[in-house]
Amino acid sequence: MRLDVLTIFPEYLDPLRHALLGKAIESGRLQVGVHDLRQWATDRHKSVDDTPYGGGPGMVMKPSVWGPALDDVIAGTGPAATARDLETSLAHKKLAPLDDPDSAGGGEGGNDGDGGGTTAPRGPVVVVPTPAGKPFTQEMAARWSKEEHLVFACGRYEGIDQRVVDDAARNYRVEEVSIGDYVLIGGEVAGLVMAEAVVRLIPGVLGNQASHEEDSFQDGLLEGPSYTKPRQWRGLDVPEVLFSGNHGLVDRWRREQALLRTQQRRPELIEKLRAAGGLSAADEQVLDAHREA
Ligand code: JBK
Repeated sequence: MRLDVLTIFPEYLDPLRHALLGKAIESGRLQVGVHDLRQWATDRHKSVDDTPYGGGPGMVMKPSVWGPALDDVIAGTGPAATARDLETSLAHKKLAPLDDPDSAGGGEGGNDGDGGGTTAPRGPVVVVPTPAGKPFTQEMAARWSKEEHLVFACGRYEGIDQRVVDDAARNYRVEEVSIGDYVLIGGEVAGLVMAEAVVRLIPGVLGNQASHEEDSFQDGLLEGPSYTKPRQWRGLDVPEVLFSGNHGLVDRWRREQALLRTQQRRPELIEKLRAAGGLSAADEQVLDAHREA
């Protein structure tokens, strides 16, 4: 996968080099380009924003900057062609250049609109992190982890001129996505969050496939509590059942803990699972027994 980020704060994306993502880069499974949006600014002050039409507070990011920037990053041309790919903070490895025939997404980039099932290139997915987007989910992360090219367009201030998104959507698959209902300064950290969620799902990156399967949300429930040594710590005991050696008993207990925690913290997930037929009679019994009268 190739991942490009457009931002006025490229240093914000430094964490992409670390840990899991760094390993993905070193193993050749991931290429990352971080691009300073100001490279596409045309005036001597390198301005990237302007006052909003219709008035109001704050500034809006300019389409005349974002348009060419997205075009270049998607095509691997202009300032985006010379951008050094992010290397990891660990040992260095020669990365394929942008124009490498094996690295998809350079150049063509059209949305061929095929229904899937073919290997025809569909061009990049352009992700725009915004509080006005649809909620980011694990399902989205899984879908994007199968893409050849993701481009994160990280805006600041009061957002990006809507025509940038509308124009990009004429040629690419564009997704305006939010990581949650809280206020950030810009899309950079949200982009990081999404990138991490996606990259860890690339085959061979996490290593341990079992730890995918048991993730929160994989079965529609929150994870229950986990424990390790010592058996007693600061006067707190590890639940007895975990020493029973009875796998069936342990599995049932874990299911119960997950159900009760989800009921308490995320009741809407229980309802969703029930509607999807994901709750057994035994599950319902557990929930019933602990339901407040
Ligand atoms: C928020 O993706 N988001 O959730 C996001 C992006 C940019 C600014 C924001 O305030 N919440």
